[in-house]
Amino acid sequence: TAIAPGAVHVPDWLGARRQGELLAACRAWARPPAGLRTVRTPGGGVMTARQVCLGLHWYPYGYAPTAVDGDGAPVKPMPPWLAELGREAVTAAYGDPPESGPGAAYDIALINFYAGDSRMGMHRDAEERSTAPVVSLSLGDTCVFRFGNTASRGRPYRDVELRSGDLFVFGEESRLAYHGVPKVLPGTGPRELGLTGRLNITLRVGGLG
Ligand code: MD5
Ligand code: FE
Repeated sequence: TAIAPGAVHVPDWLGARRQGELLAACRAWARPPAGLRTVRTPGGGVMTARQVCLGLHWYPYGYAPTAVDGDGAPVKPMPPWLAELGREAVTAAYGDPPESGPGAAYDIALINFYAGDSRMGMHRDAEERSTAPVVSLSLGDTCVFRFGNTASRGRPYRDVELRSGDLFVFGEESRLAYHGVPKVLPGTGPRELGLTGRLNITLRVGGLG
């Protein structure tokens, strides 16, 4: 379903088996070194969603090869299977037009863990140098995802529910749109997944050399 030009929502793209595999991988990545951390913003704020990174470490507002605002350890590598999943996701969302070349590889993953009361304020993802689409995968509890515009944090925006297994791809005119997560709906995830809260995995092309 196209939400805006370049913004495509594919509900239930990951089957139950791939959701379980991805969750198990996230649990391993969350362990130290360079594991799950609390992100503090320069203004003295604290992000309520906790985060772990692969490939490059995101910190407000840049990328580094080590967990600069965590334990300082080298960030875990981006596994080739996850880069391949990113490519597969873009094809699923946009189709495979014959003129589309191979494009750069997905080399960064940011994994955000939302507890029941976590939120994410309206922001843009502008630290990547590549214009490649961002791939978003959701696991666990349903959230309200707010998809805005490129001019400001305010209206117009659209609220869309993202559920466990959903794919959302943000490219083209939507790549730099403001967006956020105003709420998570506790207890709405699939029981058999065994996750309390919500995980969001974003796959990105850094273009950062
Ligand atoms: C989330 N994560 O649900 C969202 C999903 C983040 C973040 O926002 O920065 O980790 S990714 C949403 C996204 C990414 C890039 C562009 C746009 C949305 N967009 O243009 O709306 O935890
Ligand atoms: Fe974002």
